[in-house]
Amino acid sequence: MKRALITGITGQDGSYLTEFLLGKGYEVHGVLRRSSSTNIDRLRHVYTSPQNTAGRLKLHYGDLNDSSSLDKILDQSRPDEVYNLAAQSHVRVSFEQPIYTVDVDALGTLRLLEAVRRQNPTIRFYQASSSEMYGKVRETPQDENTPFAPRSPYGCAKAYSYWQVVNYRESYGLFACNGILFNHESPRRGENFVTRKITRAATRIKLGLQDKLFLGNLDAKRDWGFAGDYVEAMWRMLQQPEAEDFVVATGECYSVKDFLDATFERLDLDWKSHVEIDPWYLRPAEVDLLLGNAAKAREKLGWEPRTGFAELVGMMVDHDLELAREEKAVQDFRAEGADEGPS
Ligand code: NAP
Ligand code: G4F
Repeated sequence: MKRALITGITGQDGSYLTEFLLGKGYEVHGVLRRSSSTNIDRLRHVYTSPQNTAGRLKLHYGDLNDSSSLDKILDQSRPDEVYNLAAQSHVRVSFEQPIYTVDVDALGTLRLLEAVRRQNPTIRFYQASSSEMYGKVRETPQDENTPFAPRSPYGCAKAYSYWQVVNYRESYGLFACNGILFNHESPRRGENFVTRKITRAATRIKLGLQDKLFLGNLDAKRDWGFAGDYVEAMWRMLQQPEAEDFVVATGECYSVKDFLDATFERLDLDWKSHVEIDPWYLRPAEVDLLLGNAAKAREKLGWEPRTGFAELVGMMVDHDLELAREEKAVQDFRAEGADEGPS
C-alpha cells in the first residue's frame, strides 16, 4: 500500500486530494494544526466514508513553522509521496501579514524539503505553486516558460518556494515537482475568496437573510477551475518517470463581474441592486488577468479539466442555497418559539 503525507489536509485541496488518494488505495497521513476551535470540517465526512477502509486516514499534529514536528511526522508516516499544500493562501491577507506569510509559504517549504532530503530523498514531492507568481503578467496566456512577476507577499513567497523545489531537484536529485495551479474553487472554498463570498452572499440574499454584498475590484479576470479536477493533476505529476513542473488551468478566463452575473442570474436576481464597492477589499497591487495554457499537462499527464465555468458556479450556488435554507429554517424556528413565549 502506498503512503502519502499531505500538509494543508484540512484545506479545500487537502480534502479533495485525501478523498482521491484513499480512492486509489493509499494510506493518507495529514498534518493538522492545533486550533482552539475545530478545523477538520472539510474532512469529517471522509472518516465515515466507504473510501476510508481500515482507517487509512491518519492525522498528526504539526506546523510548517516547526521543523521538529515535520521531522517527527515524516518519521512516523514514512510516506512515498509528500504533497505540500499548506499555506497562508489569501493574497490580500498577505499584505497585512507579510512576514508570517513568507515564514509559512516560503521558509515552510524549505523546512519540509530539508526534512525530506535528510530523512528519505527517494520521497516524491509535490509543491502547491501558484499562478499568482505571474503577477503583472508578461504574456497571455501563461505557461511553464512565462517569467514570474509577483505582486504580493504571497506571490513572492510562492516564487521562492518554486525555485527551492527546482534547486532541490537539480542539486540533490529529489523527485520534486511544482504544480502551477490557476484559481480553483468548489463548495469547500474558504468563504473569504471572491467566488465563495459571492455564492454565499447571493444565496442568503435570495432567502432574505442579507441584502448587501461588499466587494473590491470587479474587473479582475481569473481562470477558474474546479478543485476536485485539479487534485488529480497533482497526483499524476508524481507518477511520471521524471520530475517536472506543470501549469494546471482551464484556458478560459472570466471577470469577477462575469461570476456575479452567472451566480445572480441562476437565482433570478440582479447583482447591481445588492453589490457595493468597499475600498477595504482593494489590494495595494492587483493581479489584473490570469489565463493559463495547460497544453503540457494535457500532453504529458493526460489531464484535462472536466468542469466548465457554468457547472462550477451551479455547483457552488446549489450547495450554498442549501446552507442558506438550513440557516433560514433555524431562524424561522427561533422566531416561532419567541412568539409562543415561555410555556
Ligand atoms: P486553503 O483552503 O487555504 O488551505 C490551506 C491549508 O494550509 C489549511 O489546511 C491550513 O490549515 C494549512 N496551513 C496554513 N498554515 C499552516 C502552517 N503554518 N502549518 C501547517 N498547515 C498550515 O488553501 P487551498 O485553496 O486548499 O490551496 C492549497 C494550496 O494550493 C495552498 O498552498 C495555496 O496557496 C495553493 N494554491 C491554491 C490555489 C487555489 O486557487 N485554491 C491556486 C494555486 C495555489 P488550517 O485549516 O488549520 O487553517
Ligand atoms: O478569490 P481571490 O481572493 O483569489 P486570488 O487573489 O486570485 O488568489 C487565489 O488564487 C491564487 C491562484 O492564482 C492562489 F494562489 C491563492 O492562494 C488564492 O487561492 O481574488 C480573486 C480576485 C482578485 O483580483 C480580487 O481583487 O477577486 C478580486 N476581488 C474583488 N472583490 C475580491 C473581492 N477578492 C476577495 N477575496 N474578496 C473580495 O471582496
